[in-house]
Amino acid sequence: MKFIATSLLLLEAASSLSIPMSMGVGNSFGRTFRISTWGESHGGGVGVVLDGCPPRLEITREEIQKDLDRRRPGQSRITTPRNEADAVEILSGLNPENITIGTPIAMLVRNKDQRSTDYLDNDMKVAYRPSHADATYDAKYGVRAIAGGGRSSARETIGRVAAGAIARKILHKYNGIEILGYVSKVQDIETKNVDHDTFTVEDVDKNIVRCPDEEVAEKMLERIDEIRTTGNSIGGVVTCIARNVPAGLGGPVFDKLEADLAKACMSIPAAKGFEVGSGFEGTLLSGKEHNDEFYIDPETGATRTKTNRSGGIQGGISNGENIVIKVAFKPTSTIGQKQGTVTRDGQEVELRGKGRHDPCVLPRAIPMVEAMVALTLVDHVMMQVAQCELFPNEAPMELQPNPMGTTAHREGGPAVFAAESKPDKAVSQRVDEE
Ligand SMILES: *[C@@H]1O[C@H](CO)[C@@H](O)[C@H](O)[C@H]1NC(C)=O
Ligand SMILES: CC(=O)N[C@H]1CO[C@H](CO)[C@@H](O)[C@@H]1O
Repeated sequence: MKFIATSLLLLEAASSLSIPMSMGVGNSFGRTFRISTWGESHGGGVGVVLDGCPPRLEITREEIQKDLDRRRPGQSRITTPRNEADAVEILSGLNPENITIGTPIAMLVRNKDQRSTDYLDNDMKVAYRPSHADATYDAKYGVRAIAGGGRSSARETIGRVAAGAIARKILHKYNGIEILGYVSKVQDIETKNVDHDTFTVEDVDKNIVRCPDEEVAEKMLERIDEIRTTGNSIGGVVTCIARNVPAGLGGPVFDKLEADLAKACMSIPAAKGFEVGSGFEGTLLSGKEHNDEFYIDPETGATRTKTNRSGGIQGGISNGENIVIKVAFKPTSTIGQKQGTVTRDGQEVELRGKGRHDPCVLPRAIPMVEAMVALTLVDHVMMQVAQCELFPNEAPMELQPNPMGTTAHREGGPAVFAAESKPDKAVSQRVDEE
């Protein structure tokens, strides 16, 4: 009773002071580089407001459109045939020379090819589509945009992909960071033959499945076609790599880099699992097998790891190796086959999905995963610069830790390192951990 009374008092105080009490809205992501997306599948359009973008950066509409084109429907026979050009309009935040001016960047994509007649009217007879967001949105809000799944539609991701294109550009300019995703698994068909140090976006986009291993891609495509023609759907795994990420990104406890990446990726529609580095498979190894041994790179003098089971993150902080994550996507919920469900007024019925949908979301999930990884990394880069690089470390070189990672190098070059190195020296250090 006491708790309730206090809460009510707080609410009252908040409303009289007009303190925003809407803490659970969930449409924004990021701290320093912050996006808010908006829009429903069958409304006027969808988009994003991006706040915190650094000023004096050149952005062209075409750069953003390139990523949106990889996401858009109607790309191939294995994606939904809904025909949307998804042409982005940039409404604010750029000057006439297309330079960011530090103010919020608003981007809009208008919906063109919605066919709301494929959906029933918003009445009590409306059946909840199994495993969709229909029933839970209704339980939460008591009202919902039925057509096309409303806000739970993959169209919502347009805003993230548009902002992600800007994040990608900043990361590239900052440290040559590249973010590349590919389809690594469709059902049980998997590739382990992709060289994470060298594969390119051209390799990924060579086929409509977006798997750079051509042989495996063929098999995946066959499986998707098989499923598609029966009106069913399948899922799989997207692997995403971030190259040239400097060491030091990430927070120590709640904002560990992998924790933020997990949240980012699990917020993508149809995502059901997240792994970093060795992931769940790592549990099969012993500590000796799993540890990534450190060594000194003879070319750069930097501290590197021989293997990368950590997936580029140790202690929640990037170690300068490739960041390697995996995201599991469930089979698309919309299928063309009959399944049991209930209506809004609590009647049991059978429902066969009509309307257009993807038989396998994986190929279109690639730009979504890349965008969420880019947004997470740029947020952490900006926080790192703000906290740790505001005052550069001016300690003498010999008192600074040896630089780490693929893009780091030791001042004075490898010659200094060679003179100092003492191979074959085993050290014994006391450990006393909890
Ligand atoms: C700015 O971008 C628009 C759209 O991409 C383009 O048409 C225009 O020429 C650009 N302006 C300048 C000054 O480059
Ligand atoms: C940068 C990077 O990814 N480092 C290593 C990760 O591990 C693989 C081998 O497992 C190495 O080839 C990479 O160089």
